[in-house]
Amino acid sequence: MARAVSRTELDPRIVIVGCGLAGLAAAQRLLHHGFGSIRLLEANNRSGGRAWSQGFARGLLEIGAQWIHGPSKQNAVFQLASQHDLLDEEAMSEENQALQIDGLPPNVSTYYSSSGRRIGPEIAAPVEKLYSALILKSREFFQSKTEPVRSLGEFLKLEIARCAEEWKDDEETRNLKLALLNAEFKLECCISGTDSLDLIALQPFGEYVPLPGIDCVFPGGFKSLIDAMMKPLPKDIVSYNKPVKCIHWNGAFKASDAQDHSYSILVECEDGETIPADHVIVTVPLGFLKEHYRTFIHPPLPDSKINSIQKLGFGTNNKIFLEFEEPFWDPKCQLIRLVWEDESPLLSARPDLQKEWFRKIFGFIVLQPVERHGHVLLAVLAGEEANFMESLSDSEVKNCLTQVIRRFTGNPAIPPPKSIVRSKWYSDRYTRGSYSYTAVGSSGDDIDVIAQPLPLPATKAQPLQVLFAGEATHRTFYSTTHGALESGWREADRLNNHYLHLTSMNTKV
Ligand code: 6YU
Repeated sequence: MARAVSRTELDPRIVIVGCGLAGLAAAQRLLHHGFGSIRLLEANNRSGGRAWSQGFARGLLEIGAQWIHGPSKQNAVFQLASQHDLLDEEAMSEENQALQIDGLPPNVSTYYSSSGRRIGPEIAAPVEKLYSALILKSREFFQSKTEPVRSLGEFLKLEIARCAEEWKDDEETRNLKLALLNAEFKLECCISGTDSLDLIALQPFGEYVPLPGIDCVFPGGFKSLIDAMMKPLPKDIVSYNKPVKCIHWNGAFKASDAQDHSYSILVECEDGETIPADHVIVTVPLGFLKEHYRTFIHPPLPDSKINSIQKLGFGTNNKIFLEFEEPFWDPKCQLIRLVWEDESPLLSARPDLQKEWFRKIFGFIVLQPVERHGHVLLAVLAGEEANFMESLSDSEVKNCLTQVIRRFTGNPAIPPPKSIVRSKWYSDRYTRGSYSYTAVGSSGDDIDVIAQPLPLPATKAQPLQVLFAGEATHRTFYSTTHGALESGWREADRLNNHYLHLTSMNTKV
């Protein structure tokens, strides 16, 4: 009878590529399961990836992820944050957790138009209501076998045209309503991280599951969560400034300190170091994979995976933080919305990128509370315009936004902001955008295909050599931090189950 093989004896070498939430979650869970030989390789000089808090004005700001979307029991980030006592009382309240907002932003906006007037709630509120109803309707196709058109944009435009036929308003009000709806499209582009709603596939749009709870932030920034996750990890488990160049798999590689064992993986770093391993968990963003899949993994990825990587969408959502000496906005205002009166979702004209990139900004979020942040506004924009904005200088962006603010408020005396900080996610060579979405031609199945480990089933090779985690591998929570966290846990559990199975097989023989 064969002797039982213990976990410690097997102790596989595991490399995790990327130290964002998915990588950290995988490491944390593997250690919890008793795996001892783990190494995290991170291209940048910090942990957290797209969860990145920086000091600015009086406090911290989030260059990447900002809110816990749907902070309630089913949200893994919320759960972890609660365990570490990182959230304030309001976020922790049962009432907050119970509110179902279907992923839509809370309705607390002040609307300004491009002719410098305020748009009152008598016009804005019914438009918001109509738009919310249309978004909920568009999620329903997920359950049905048919879709009337391919993209979310096309569907919304058809519905808007149909509704507009029934409006009894005068020409001016009608145009203003369409302009308001166009502003909603820009916000939706930011939520989904896409250039245009015409790029989002209609049927899988309902695949993403919004969780209950009013979105909340970390008083100490996402940094507080990353720090809490880093703290129990063994010292030196993460190698920073260590970009991986290529993952060689399905080989028989030797390590200088373990000549009697062959490793199926060899991780080749940009600096020339090679690291043999039994398993590698890849958590690099989809944007990086899209650009480098040909050379990043060798032998090359199977066609099914390449197709899914190409089909799934990955777009840019960028942030511009502006600090003001004094607020020009009402102290109660949470969101300043910008409505360009000459725009409509029913018109296909696209503004000139270079001259009018700023038209894509959906509005300014007021960072609150003021005691924590100072007087800071956050402008958000997505898509090609967000990519273009990265090519401009800080002063160009600052001057441009000062003009926009003066124009929309009708107050030419508003002083320019005293400082500015921006994200540049598209130029970030290890991210190449912000987050994933189900693009036209893709579906939730593509997310599952990307998540499949290599080798694919039905081959005789050593199983689970290359595993994939990261937000773009989570079918229902893609594009979020909780999706990233769960995906890291999922792959750690997959490895653990594999070894549990192996040890139980050995015990039975
Ligand atoms: C959320 C939010 N949020 C705003 C903005 C951004 C994102 N998200 P990581 O990239 O973190 O880690 C990978 C690491 O790999 C990284 O450190 C790299 O340096 C490293 N790497 C790469 N290549 C390497 C190599 N070769 N070698 C070694 N290392 C390498 N999420 O929950 N709340 O408010 C926002 C937001 C501007 C950019 C966000 C938000 C997304 C999250 O930030 C993101 O999913 C996770 O942090 C990713 O973690 P990871 O570990 O996978 O990768 C209906 C419907 C629609 C669906 N959408 C709903 C809306 C939800 C999205 N909303 C987002 C909004 C904001 C504002």
